[in-house]
Amino acid sequence: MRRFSLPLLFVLVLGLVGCGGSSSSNSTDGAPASYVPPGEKDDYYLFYSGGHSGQVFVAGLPSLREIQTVPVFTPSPGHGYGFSKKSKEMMGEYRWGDVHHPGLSKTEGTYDGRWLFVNDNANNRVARISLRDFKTKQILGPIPNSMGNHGSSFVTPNTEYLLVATRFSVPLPKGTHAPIETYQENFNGIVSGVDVDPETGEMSVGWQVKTPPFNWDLGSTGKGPSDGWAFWTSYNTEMAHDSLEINASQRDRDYAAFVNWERAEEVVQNNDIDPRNGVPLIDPAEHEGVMYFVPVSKSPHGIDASPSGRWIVASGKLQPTTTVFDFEQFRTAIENEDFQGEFRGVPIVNYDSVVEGEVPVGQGPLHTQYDGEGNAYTSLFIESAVAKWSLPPWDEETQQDMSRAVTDKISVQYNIGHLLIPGSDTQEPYGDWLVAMNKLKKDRGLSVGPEMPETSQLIDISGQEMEMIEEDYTPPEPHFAQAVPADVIDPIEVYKQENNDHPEARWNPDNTGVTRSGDQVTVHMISKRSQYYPDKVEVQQGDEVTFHLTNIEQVSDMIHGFGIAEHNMNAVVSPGETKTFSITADKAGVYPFYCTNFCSALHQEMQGYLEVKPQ
Ligand code: RUQ
Ligand code: CUA
Repeated sequence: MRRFSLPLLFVLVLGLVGCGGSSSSNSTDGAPASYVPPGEKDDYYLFYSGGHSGQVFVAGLPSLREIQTVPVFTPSPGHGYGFSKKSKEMMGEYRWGDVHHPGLSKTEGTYDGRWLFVNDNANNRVARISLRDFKTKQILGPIPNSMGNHGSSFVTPNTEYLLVATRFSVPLPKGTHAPIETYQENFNGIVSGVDVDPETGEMSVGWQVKTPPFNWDLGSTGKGPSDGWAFWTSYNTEMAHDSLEINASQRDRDYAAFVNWERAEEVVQNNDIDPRNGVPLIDPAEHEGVMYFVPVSKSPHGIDASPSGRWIVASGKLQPTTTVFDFEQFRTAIENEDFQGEFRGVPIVNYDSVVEGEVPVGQGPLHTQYDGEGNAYTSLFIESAVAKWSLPPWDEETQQDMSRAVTDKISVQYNIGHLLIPGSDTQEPYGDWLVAMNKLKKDRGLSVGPEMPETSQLIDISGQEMEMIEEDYTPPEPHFAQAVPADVIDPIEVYKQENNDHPEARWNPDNTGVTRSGDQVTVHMISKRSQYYPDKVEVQQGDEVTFHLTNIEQVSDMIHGFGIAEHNMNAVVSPGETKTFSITADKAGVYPFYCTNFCSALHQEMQGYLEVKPQ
């Protein structure tokens, strides 16, 4: 009850009861629509990318209440993530990532609730989270030849691929040195097709396309008529390598890349493509039909395919318009070779032949989302607003005066980056809500000093006019988000004993214990309320001690932790799960271990001792 006074709340609750008690009625009287009373559940899961926190934040929509953090690229002691053998192996040598664009898995163009994919812009990786247990299952990368994995991870309509484009260009293969002054000649960008196994979700790099050293920015995948294609904007077609603020803002138009990923797949299947660092690297100059450039107005940022797949909308952040491309016309243009030139062997499609219109949405347009009712919503960074406008077809009058396409505008606080409508990147968006993800907070809410949180604002888009409903804060620093109706996801309650395939799992205290081979000590341990078996572990100083800890509980949320004093270890084990983790017993003495996750009335009693005998 953060925002409503008691009498107002009373009225609101009454209002709800009056209209059937639905928490998602999007009623026009504002606040009640998003109010989710205690004990009630949200309608959607909202997955925020955590930016340079390296995590994913899960919230409910419409309440915007945060439910969980899913650690991905960064250790999280509260989840025991980054302490177990498996999570350490997944994170590799890095302790952070920069998560920008979460992408939900899809089947036939709609979310199937199986996985969430996220990118790491900093270390060129992609990760897969299972939505059965909300845990990170795989981290792929650093992806060979790829530097600055920003334009990622965009999921194709049947999760065939995650499509990934580079923000930075480097000499290839990675690790090669060339002077930065030779940027234009020696540096390249890359588009990667990351293959996703349809059964297991296992990711691998399928192929790559070499590009000029443009900075690829945002992307999206096609659908319907544009299925098989993916689109990225670029900034810096100037190919500048210093003072980008000025030097990459020279040209009036940059290029979008239209990449035919089905064709790329075909090229790799039918040709002997030279692998570079183990990945087939396609030169689009040698293989026609893989890539085309389309001019887009000044330093574009977002590019978003409409639900029908026909309209591809790109926003030039230094020009107050969004440009609507017609994919049908694009097709015709490439059939007729209607090109205005080429760059390094890649045809540049004639701008006028493929543009349906430029919509004057306002200052600093970044990203566009769709409600599935023919409306588009573009975030305006400079104006701190969201513009609502109509997709084509436009009537005669609108075509004469494109400002007529803009039907509504709402202010946000402040400097919006991404925005989100649930299902916007699918064929059937769910509409209802829009979440504005604002970069700056300025005087909203209590001050926490010089570093303020980002804000999220919930906007009701069920009516003609957008309506501001509520505001919330997020830890640093969401970029994009995805949202899916709650009933699409089917989380497990516990890891069932019969499904636990960890070879070192133990279920009975009789099978636990400590064994030694040289200086390698293995501990098979179980945890249950409120006891560890064994609760005494005796080792010699210098031993490598490996614990296989099984939490034998079969009750949801009955988590046990395992912290060892002064050993930088906190394992957290879910009901029915077995985790393996190791320490070096390099200090003589007696060190308590204890349950770190409150589990029962006797949680405090859940402890034991690690005895380390001096050498
Ligand atoms: S970006 S604020 Cu990293 Cu998605 Cu547009
Ligand atoms: Cu087990 Cu607390």
